[in-house]
Formats: sequence, structure tokens, C-alpha cells
Amino acid sequence: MSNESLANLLKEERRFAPPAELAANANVTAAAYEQAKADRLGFWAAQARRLSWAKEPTETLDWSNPPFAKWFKDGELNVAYNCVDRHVEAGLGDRTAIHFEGEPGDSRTITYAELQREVSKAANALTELGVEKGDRVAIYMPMIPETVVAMLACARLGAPHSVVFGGFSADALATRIEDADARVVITSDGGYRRGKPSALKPAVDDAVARVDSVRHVLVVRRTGQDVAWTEGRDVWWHEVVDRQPETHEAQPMAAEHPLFILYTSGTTGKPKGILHTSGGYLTQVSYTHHAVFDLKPETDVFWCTADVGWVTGHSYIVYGPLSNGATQVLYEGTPDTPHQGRWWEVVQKYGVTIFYTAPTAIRACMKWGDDIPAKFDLSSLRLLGSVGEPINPEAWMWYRKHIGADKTPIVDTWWQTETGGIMISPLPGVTETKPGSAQVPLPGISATVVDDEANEVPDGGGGYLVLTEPWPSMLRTIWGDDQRYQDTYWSRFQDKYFAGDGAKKDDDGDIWLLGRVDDVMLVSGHNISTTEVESALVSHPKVAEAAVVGATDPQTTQAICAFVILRGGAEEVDGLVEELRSHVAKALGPIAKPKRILPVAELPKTRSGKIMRRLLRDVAENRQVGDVTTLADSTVMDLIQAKLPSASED
Ligand code: 6R9
Repeated sequence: MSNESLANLLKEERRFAPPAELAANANVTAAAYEQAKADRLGFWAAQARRLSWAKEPTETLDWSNPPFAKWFKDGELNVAYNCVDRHVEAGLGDRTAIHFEGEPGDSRTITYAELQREVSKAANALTELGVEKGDRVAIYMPMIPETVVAMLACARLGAPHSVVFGGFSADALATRIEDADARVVITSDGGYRRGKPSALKPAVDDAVARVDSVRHVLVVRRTGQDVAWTEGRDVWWHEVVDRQPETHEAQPMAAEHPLFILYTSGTTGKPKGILHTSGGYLTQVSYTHHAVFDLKPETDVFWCTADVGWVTGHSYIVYGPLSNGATQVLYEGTPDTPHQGRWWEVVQKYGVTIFYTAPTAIRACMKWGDDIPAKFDLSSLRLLGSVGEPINPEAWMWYRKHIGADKTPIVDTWWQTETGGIMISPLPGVTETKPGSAQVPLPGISATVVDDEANEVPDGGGGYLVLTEPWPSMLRTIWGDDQRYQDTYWSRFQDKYFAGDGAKKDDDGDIWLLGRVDDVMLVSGHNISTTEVESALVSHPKVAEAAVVGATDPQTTQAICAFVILRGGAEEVDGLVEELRSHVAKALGPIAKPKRILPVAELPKTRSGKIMRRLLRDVAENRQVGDVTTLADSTVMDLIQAKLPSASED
């Protein structure tokens, strides 16, 4: 970005107060902000006491060697014990931990007592396969209960897991197995996706053949597909796990013992193995799940739709909810299989009360039409959440109206793989929400927006989002590369963690995320965020989704190019493009008027649903489209390019 800070274009006047009943019974009140402000470390020490420690920590934070933090360093605990056993010991063994819903419609209910037996057996099996404390285990699985069991079994043994998203290629899997030097890979024959069994084992066979470290491959039978078998190396889960003793003594681990590595792709170079450890990570994911979702474990049914292969699945399917003794839904498949109302059918079936998903999914539902959720009884829902990208104000309003019956609060939660847990979000019983804004740092979290010289911007200004104090669930390093950890996150602004996101503060001081700074556009001397132009487009009744990029332009440095997906029922009529351009100019000012707008059927997205603007920039600048290997659907770019001749609308 240039010295001129990010322009602040979008104005949002709508406000929604917390429902009175929720506010009156909220887990966390405004007092938490005061407590944390008065004594930040004391506040986190109190949250750590929500967990069961084998040895209580006496020191909260050691920051003597920044940016290498040690939280609760003399404490000891077992993460799996905290997520499973302690609930059974408290008499809650019969409570449902997981309502599993398979894509083909099979279902399974697992209580905390059953989960304890399954995790114990799996831990015994891994021990038999030679897994010891400190050994790394790769997990390449569909969204089935055994995936959660496998992660907890690793945590129980102190064997850091590296979950690799089941949609990744053999190549990506091999790189990750190699970087973490994993000893065992846990996988399945396959999983169900879009109505068909989709194989996983062949990719494991391919990846394992290229690395030296793997001694065993433990295979869950899910689909019954034929699998190639390497005798001595491959073992069936049902043969090895099922015959194990149902008890296993969990050993306490030091608070800073590694819990997992999770790879993020990054824009260039090899993937970064983000390392999370035990005590601080569990403290923050457990607290944030309790505070942000106002979880009442006796009555709520929680559902986070993320894949466990992403950090959202780690923190808000496995460790946050289970540490709080929650009952939750685990769904294997896609939202539109076998029909576009599948998610709402699942909400109705299990009486889901808290629902957490991504803007990309909300916008897909907008595109499919309002009548689809209307066919289901969604009255159990009392709280909605969003994560993964900025949520456009209109998508937020649609979510509230069509899913939340115009009354549920929405928590827009900003965080990253690197932050481990939620950092910026409304508190549902406290915050008056604004569509499109993540609003305020949680109690105990220090975040702000700075300019190029690291000076805090005033209210109404824009710049870079930074975190100014260490937090319990922060990444500890990049696996095997301390230098890259320092360079990537701590060198741009001295002593501050730079998250890579652009942001602004509105006149009330609330934070609005404006997308990755690499995507910010420079138009006639103004820095303009792609997010704001996209939100203006989505506020037009005919637009469900938009992606905006800056393309090199001789007159204005960059010109704004927009790709839009129309809502169900809207047609691409003459004059539509002109109508949309004027609409943006009216909402944000003439400077933000797109030069070109191209209606398309799909947008290029990563497998976690984030729009890949880099590829759209290639299209807009008439270049050969770059690397598409991380796209969820690589044919999307061909479809977009096929439409190109009509793109010019100068
Ligand atoms: C949890 C997760 C992190 C990046 C982050 C930002 C974007 C996530 C957001 C959001 C605006 C939100 N992001 N939540 N942007 N508002 N509520 O998504 O982790 O996959 O590591 O991505 O996602 O750009 O920097 P991860």
C-alpha cells in the first residue's frame, strides 16, 4: 500500500441490539472487557482455570524472548482428558457429544462415555503401532467421527497431529508428511461427497511411496471401496482399534507441548506448518467458544460447518466445543447434496441452536433462493456465526432474515490459522451489532489498525490490522523455521504481529476487515478495498456474490474490474452492467465505480471457500492464468475466460 491509508467508503447505519433474554442470561457480560483491561494476564489466568490441570500453572506468560511466547509454562494438562474424560467424571457420560450425519443419510449418535472409550482404544492402537509422545501423525480423512477420535487420541498421547484436508492432492499430502516427518498416517478408504464415494487411500499410497518416514497407515472403512494394500504397513482401523482395551490413562503434558501442526499455503513458497501448543491454545479456544457462542452445554446444539482440515474445524469442532462439553452436529457432505436445502434439513432434524459457517456458503444460499430455507423449521436457531472472509452487509442481512428469523444475533468472527482462536468479534449478549463489521477485539485481546509508519489510525481511518500483545492461542512458530516465523509475522511493524489484512476503524472505533492487503487496489491515487466494492455490488438486489480486482490501467494506475454472480431468478439483461456500475458509484462515490463488470456463473475459490483474486487479476490483465492447483474446482477459470469477449464495458 502507498502512504495514503485505505479509503473509508462504505457507510453502514443499521444496528441490532442483543435480544433482551440473551443479554440477561449471557455467559459473558460487558464486565469482562473491564476485567481484562485492568489485568490482561490475570484475565487469561482466570480463563485457564476453566480447564482441568494436572499441575496448575503459576506463571501466565513468559515473553522474555519475543516473538517466542510461553503461556502457562509450568502448568501440565492433557488436552484429550479436558475434552472427554472430565465430562464423564462429572457425570455427563450420557450426554451426546456428536450427532453424526453422513452425506448418504446414515447417522450415528456418540455420547461422551462412548467418545471416551473410542479415544482410549484409538490411543492404545496408536501405541501398539509404535507412536510415542512427540511423534507426528498425519490425518487425511473425511468428516466422520473417527477423524475427531483420531485427533483426540493423538492429543492424548502427546503426538502432534497434522491434519491434511481430504481434498488436497497426493503431492500436497507428501510435502506435508515430509515436512512434519510423520510416522503414521490415518486415513480412510474414502468419504461421500456430492452423492458419490470419493477415494482417499490412493492419494495416501502415492504420497507415502515418496517419503521415508511413514511406518504405518491406519485405514478406516467408510465407503467400502476397493483399496490397494501394502502388507505390514497398512492396517485396518476396525482390526486394530476395535480389539483394544477401552481404558487408557492420559498422561499430563507440559502446557507448551506441541498439540498440532496445521499447514497454510501462503502466497509463495512452501506451505507454512503453523505450530500450536497445548495449554494456551485450549484456554483460548475453550473460552472463546463459551463467550462468543454463549454456549449453554445442557441445552444447546452447536453446528460448525467447516471441515476439520481447516483451523475452524480444529478449534470449533474439536477442541473448543468438546472442552466445553457441548453437543454438536458433524456433517460429512456438501450443502447441496442431495438438494439445496440439506443444511436446513439437518438444522431441523437435530434442533440446532447455534450455527457457524462461512460467507461463501451464505452467498451460495442467497444465489439458490430464499424459498429453500423457508421450507424448513429453523426456529431452534438462536445464534449465528460467520468466519473466513469479510461478510458483506447484504449477505449478513440475508443470513439474519432468512436463517435467523430476523431476530438471532450474528457474530462475525475474525481470526486466522495463526491466531488459533477467535480474536475480533461481537459478544452476543453485549454488542450492538453492525452488518459487515467484526467490531471489537475480545476481552484480553489487543488489536488495532495502523498506517505505514505503525501509527495507530484515528477513528474513521484505514490501514493495516495488527495485534499488539501476545495471546494464549497464538502460533508458537513455523514448524522447523523460527526465522520464517519472525520474518513473516513480526518484521513489518516492530514488536507487533501483522496479520496481512487491511482494515478500517469506523467513527465509533469499530473494526471492519477489508481483505488481504495484497488485494487492495490503487485507483487514481486512492487505496480502495476490494471488500467494499464487493459489498456495494452485493447490496444490489440482483447480485448474490462479487469478486473485485484491480487491473493495470494506463490512466488510473489500476482500474476496478468486477466479476458478479446473479441471484436466483435474476437475468443478465441489457443495461444490467450499467445499472450495477451506477449502483456502486452511488454507494461508495464515483472513484469506486468499476470500469468493467462481468456476470459469471462461478468464482474461483480455494477449497476453504476464499475467493482467489490473483487468478481474476490474470484474466483482467489478459495474462495466462497462474497456478490453479489450490482451486476447489479448476474448471471455473475456463468458464470465466470463455465469457471474456463481452467483458469490455468502458
Ligand atoms: C479462521 C480462518 C485467515 C484469513 C484472515 C482474513 C480472513 C477470516 C474473517 C476474515 C474478514 C472475518 N478472515 N475471518 N476476514 N472477516 N470474520 O479463516 O483462518 O484460513 O487462516 O484465514 O481469513 O483475511 O487473515 P485462515
